[in-house]
Amino acid sequence: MNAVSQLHPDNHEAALRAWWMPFTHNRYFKSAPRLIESAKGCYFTLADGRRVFDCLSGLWCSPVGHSHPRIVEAVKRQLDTLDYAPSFQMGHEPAFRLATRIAALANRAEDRVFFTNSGSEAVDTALKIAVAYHRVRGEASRTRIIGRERGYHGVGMGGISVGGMVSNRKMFSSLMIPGVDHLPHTYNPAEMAFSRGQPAWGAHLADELERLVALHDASTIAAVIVEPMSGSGGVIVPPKGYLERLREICTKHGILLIFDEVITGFGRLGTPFGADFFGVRADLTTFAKAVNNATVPLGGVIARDDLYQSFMTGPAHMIEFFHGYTYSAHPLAVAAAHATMDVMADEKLIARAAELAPLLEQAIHSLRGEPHVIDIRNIGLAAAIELAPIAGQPGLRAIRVFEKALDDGFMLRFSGDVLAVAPPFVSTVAEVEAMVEGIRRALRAVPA
Ligand code: PXG
Repeated sequence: MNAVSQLHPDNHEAALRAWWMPFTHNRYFKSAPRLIESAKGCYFTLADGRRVFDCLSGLWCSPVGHSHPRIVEAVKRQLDTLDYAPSFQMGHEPAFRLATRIAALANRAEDRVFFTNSGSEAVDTALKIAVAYHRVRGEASRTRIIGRERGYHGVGMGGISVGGMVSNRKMFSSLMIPGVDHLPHTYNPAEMAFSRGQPAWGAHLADELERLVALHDASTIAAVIVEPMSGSGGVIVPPKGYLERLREICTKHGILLIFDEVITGFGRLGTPFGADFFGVRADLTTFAKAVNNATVPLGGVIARDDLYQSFMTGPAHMIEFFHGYTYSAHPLAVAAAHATMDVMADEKLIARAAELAPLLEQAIHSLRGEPHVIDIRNIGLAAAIELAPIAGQPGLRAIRVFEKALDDGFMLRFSGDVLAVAPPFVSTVAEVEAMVEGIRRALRAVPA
């Protein structure tokens, strides 16, 4: 009996009908459902009993492995003590302590942390802080936000407006926030295909920001938002010198720089944040995902202290920033984050990611020359393989490779014709190598 018939023995279709699944080909999925039953460490167990290696750490979010006993224990304990606490006009101590810890990990001990429940909410929060900051300082004309083509900043109205993925935008143009412009993306296969780490070409693309400033005038621009490394875009790695240049131009014109570190925060590049890896500081930093190993939804924004301070005017009994969520700093999410940060520190997992990174680079680039492969990119413990699309059927090649790999015990991530991997930090060398060999077999098994 397969998993669906277990769910609803008489009628598969009815069993799967109601859930309108996110970012999923619903009809294709429901015709051949792939159900997950449980997870432990680096492996998922599917409903038919097969164990598969988690090549993307969930959706980039579970780097310390699933159901880590210390995280499970911490959440259970929290549930017995305080299941929920309102965060409007009340607070619980672990949330304050977590904010302090996150700021310290980001090497920004003076700065402030605002909690949300997802990356999308973190992005919208950062955009609101940026625009409101200029207003409270008397520069209310600074409302424009500059995003980037191919960027992904979640699915809130703000996030899709500054994001640069056409499929996520085209249906919703009337819902987008006004006054947004975009930098060009930095991906140019003719110049950078098969680069290892940061491409040497492309720093000059940051100068496009000067062009946008000349067009709109700095006095209308609140912030620039970019992912230090575009994860969902298919591991698009910033060219050497590019982020430094963006930083310089923002500083020169009084524009805030927002790093969306929902993927790069908490160790993915082998450093606490992407900002540490690239040596470039942001004014606002979003995070989510790995902050608590995705055990309970949690996200947030780190804001430069003087941004926070600029809101602290007026009578002390007044709310300074009209924004927040029922579940901001949910006790279970906070408990999971403390335990995750404990595990990362005690098991030195960020250093472990840094150690595995060159091995992943070496292994993944050995796929050059395999069928369908037109580019391979990597940075930190993340990599992507770009496949030649099947003529007239974009996306289908990657689905085929994904299915072959899954049958062989490896759960990859695909988006369009790009395969992405970001293995858990707790993977062994042998597991990373086996993953790459699994991809090789899948590539060879898919017809030309
Ligand atoms: N910003 C960035 C940079 C992200 O990568 C979000 C915001 C939104 O986060 P939430 O928590 O609202 O989903 C993300 C999310 C993929 C993949 O396969 C990436 C994301 C989500 C799901 C899949 O690359 N990134």
